[in-house]
Amino acid sequence: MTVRVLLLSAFLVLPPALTAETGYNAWLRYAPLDEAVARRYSEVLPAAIVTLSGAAPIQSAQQELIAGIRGMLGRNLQAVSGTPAGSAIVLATLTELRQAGTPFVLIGTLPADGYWLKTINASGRRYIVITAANDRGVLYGAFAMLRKIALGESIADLDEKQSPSVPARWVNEWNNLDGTIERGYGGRSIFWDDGRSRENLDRVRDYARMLASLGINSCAINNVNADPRLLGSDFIPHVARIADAFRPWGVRVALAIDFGSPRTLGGLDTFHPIDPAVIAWWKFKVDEIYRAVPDFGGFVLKADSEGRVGPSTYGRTHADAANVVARALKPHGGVIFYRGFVYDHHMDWTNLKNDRARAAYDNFHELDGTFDENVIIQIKNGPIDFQVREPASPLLGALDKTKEAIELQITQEYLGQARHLVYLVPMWKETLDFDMRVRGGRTPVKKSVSGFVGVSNVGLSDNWFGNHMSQANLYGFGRLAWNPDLSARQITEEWTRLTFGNDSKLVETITRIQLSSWRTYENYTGPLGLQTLTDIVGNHYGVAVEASERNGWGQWHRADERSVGMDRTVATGTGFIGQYSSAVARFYESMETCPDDLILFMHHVPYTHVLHSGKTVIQFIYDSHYEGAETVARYLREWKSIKGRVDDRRYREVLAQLEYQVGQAMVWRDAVSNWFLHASGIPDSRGRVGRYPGRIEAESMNLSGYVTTPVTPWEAASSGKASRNGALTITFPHGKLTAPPPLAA
Ligand code: GCV
Repeated sequence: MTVRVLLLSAFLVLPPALTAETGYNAWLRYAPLDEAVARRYSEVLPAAIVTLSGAAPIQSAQQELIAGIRGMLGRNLQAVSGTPAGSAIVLATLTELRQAGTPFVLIGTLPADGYWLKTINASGRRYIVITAANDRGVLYGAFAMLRKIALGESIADLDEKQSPSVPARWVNEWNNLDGTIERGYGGRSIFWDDGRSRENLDRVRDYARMLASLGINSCAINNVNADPRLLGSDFIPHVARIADAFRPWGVRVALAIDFGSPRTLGGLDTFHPIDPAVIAWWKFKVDEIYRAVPDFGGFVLKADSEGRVGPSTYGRTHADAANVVARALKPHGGVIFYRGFVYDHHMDWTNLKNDRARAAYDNFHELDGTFDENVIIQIKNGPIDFQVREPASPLLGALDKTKEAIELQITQEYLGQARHLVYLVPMWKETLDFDMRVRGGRTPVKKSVSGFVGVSNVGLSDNWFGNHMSQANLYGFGRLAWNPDLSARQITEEWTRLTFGNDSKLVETITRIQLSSWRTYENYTGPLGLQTLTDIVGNHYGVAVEASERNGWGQWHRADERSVGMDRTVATGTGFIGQYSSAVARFYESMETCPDDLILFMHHVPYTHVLHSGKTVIQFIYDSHYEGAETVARYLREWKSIKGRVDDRRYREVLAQLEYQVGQAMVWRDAVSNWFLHASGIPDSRGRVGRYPGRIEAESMNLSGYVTTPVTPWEAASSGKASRNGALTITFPHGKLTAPPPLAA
């Protein structure tokens, strides 16, 4: 045997988890299974895979099964079309099966997009039938089958029906036509570049495949802060190209629109929603889109919010605005998601009765019953804006005669962006399971919604998000949209095993880190319902406790020298709590029952207020920050303990991300704790805050060439000062450090 052959066989027997991976295939890696496991599956899988139609999603299903089974089991299925001559995997809709006749006729019904996996034994042949009411459902069934194999579940005698919890499972991509992404952390847009659709849409196809694997059936491909140019006749062919790339994966394209378009784009002198010319313009525009994209999904509209125009320009209601567009979409079966994220960002902060949290309910509740049936109100999970912790939005469940969708943010805008590991499924579960106690019974949020919308914002980075672990948030969103009853643990274990492999220590470690990471992040960035204490008027990333105050944006925590928190009670505060059903309102109104996690979201209390945990508010703030930072340091150790069980590239990349997060968590810890020490004057009972033995402040070193400057916000640097500008030598009490000059010096 030559050296080259020896090397080749060594490579072939390497455990799959150790080959370098970019993360591009996310949870669709189809890595080879353990030989014994693979053998068991091979014994029950027929050798042929049959389709009964040429429908593109069913063809995709066939290709996906062939690739997946080849990858996991090393078997090459034979692709066949038409009625099978022998044992086979059969991919067909229920109608096609009926047409094929005995033994394929299955008696039963399925809702759109649901699937049925069924083993049929007849005349000594074995068929694994993957069927559904529509083509897309067959594709979802194929992905479910592959997931079963990857997770080691039995496929020996199948009879499993599954259908999605809601018909609308959408993602929104806040992509701008120039290729940038608002609040996107995984690189530039996969859709747009330089004012047009990207030449190469391979990434779009691969993204659609990922979405399909989760049952996501529509994707709005541009920023909700929408560019009106997108509806231009010269632009629609670009949208159609993207729709073509999505179609084989059953994903419909959708667009975010600007409500002023009849004027800015259409040349009318108005965008008044009941003006006949405006009504006609929307109809003309929508008809034009459907001519180019017959399976177009619909629109998302952000109106009267954060500077976007809306019906208020003409003193009209949100229902007027939604309905004019809805009526244009209706003949084509399209829907409009009208965003409930409407608020005034110029509120008078000195008025203690003002409250941004009230806005969604105040703006929409009274309009219930006035929206057309193809309007869905898209409501963020919390009443503010994707903060680290918020209660469920009171608008969820408050619309009895109007469809509503929950909007969840997959991109981690206020949650560490791509740089902190923060897994959001436990947070989303809390909202989805929260019982709004409306309509006289148990009404968890998940039962009130007829749509799920995830703000995903994937980009061109190899792993789509700029952080391997963030992929779990898209996975979790899709799985919850399909079935919100799945537990966070089940989703996490599934994702980990599909993404990193079945090694039990690895699965246990990654699952443990992911499941606790939201609480950890909350501990060091905004506990007790303070919300994320970040620069709310800037990039929403670093620590800036004061940034929330003294401006019109309404993300106030109202911390002063004695007390902290927003009084949202009915008795003395903004009355926000009164927007909930009486049972929920009673629970939040009383400090006896209000959970510690939300106490400062609902109440303004002295720093010395004693929580249910027995700690004072101020001590809790100190302790949680230390605990959060310590837990991130533990994540790093835990990650190191699985070295060799994860492929080298992803191991190193997550390691680097965690190392960075350890440092950032300390910066947050010290900044927030010091800020509250400064504000309250109450020392940390454990003597940590403001005392850092062994720490040498840069500005107290003997620096040559550096200039000491104050930092804003002051709490973001120890002692409120930093040293900058290019000196090379630092002399400090224990020695000397020589550093290269900064690049920008
Ligand atoms: C797309 C927050 C974000 C904005 C975003 C807005 C929204 O305010 O910071 O970037 O705009 O929410 O959801 O419309």
